[in-house]
Amino acid sequence: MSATAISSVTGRRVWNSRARPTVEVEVALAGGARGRAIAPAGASRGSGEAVDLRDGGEAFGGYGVERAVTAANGEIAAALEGLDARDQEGADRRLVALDGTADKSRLGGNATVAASMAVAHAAAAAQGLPLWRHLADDAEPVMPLPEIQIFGGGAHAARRVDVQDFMVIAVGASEYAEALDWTAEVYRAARAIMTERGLLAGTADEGGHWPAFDGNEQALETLVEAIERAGLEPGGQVGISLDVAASEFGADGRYRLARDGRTLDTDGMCDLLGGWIERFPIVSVEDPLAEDDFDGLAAFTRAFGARVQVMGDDALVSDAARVRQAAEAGACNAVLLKPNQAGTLTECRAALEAARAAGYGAVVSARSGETEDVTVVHLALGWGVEQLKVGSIAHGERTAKWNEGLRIAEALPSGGRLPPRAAFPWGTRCG
Ligand code: 2PG
Ligand code: MG
Repeated sequence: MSATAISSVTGRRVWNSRARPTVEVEVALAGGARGRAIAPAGASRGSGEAVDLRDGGEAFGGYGVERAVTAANGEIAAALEGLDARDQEGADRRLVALDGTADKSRLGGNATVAASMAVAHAAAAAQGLPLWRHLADDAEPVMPLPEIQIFGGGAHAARRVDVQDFMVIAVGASEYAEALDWTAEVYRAARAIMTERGLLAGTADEGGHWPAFDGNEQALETLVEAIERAGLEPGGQVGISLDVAASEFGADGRYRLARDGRTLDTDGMCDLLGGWIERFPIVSVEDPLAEDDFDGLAAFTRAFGARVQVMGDDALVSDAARVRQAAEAGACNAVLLKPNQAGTLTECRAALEAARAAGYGAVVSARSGETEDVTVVHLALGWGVEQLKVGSIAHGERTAKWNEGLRIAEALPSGGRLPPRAAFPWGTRCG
């Protein structure tokens, strides 16, 4: 048996940042190397995502994962043992075939993604390499540009505002560490402003401030103010990025903005967001329209795609076929990549390749339910993806990832240098 042959696969139940159970898988190789990974979990999920296997019933609100852990220890272990861990595609093919469903619902996407990522970690460990290096081809990667949440809303803050993520992107930073420094100052300034005005209602699921705003525009105004109070230039140095997560409040071409007290059709949503793009230094908009509104996404992209990044999350669910479909329709110009939406690393990577073939941008993303697992940081580096989204710059499950980036940057020939600004044409419009 070669040193990189998988000798055992162990599943166990661990906890995530929402106090819910999740699946960890540990893979051991014949030569003694080990790798482990933990499945994240989304709250605002696209209907086309791989499905987590949950136990249902009373305990933990039905979020138990005993069945998924059993699958990892039983069927998944039997299917992977003996395989060479360096053959990621082979391992993932087995997981897909073993599950046999289109949405991983038999074994659970939580079990398959943890197993898939653990195989990659074990292969890297066997070669004495950090995961990003094991995944990278010969190209020397540069650090990804961080996209960081300041206010949480939508499904992550009991719908206190309709828009789910109010984020910033430090488009003017030249170093990864500098982008984090600037964002931390914006986060602190936002907190101070909200405290002064009695608008701070706690912390949302991803570590951003839980706002008591009257509406979405107050969030945008406060964010611009926070950037200014931090001594930074809105647009030129720090741009605004929104995850509208419109599938959460819209379907069949109707969008109910509870906070703003109105219902809009697709054109109305495009006009509303277009107005915000005019008035505020917005550089990126994710899921501006619902996952069932491909025509709307295409119309929005035609209208604003030259000025802002139009990111598909719920509509594209890290799925290569959907990315190709979107490209044909002219919907979106970038894809969000979440490994657990696909269920295996190989399938998620295929979505990235489809995005590249279509000339789309890409962002590797964590989920709102997270753990100390830092795999996504390594994926961004290893796959050469130039942006990373992991929530806010607070809470250990978020800082674990930003901090892993700081460590990786020390090892890169390019240090912490970010991609040139020209790599983000949408990031230059306000500067
Ligand atoms: C998203 C993510 C992260 P969730 O919608 O992009 O913000 O949220 O993991 O709940 O889908
Ligand atoms: Mg999203």
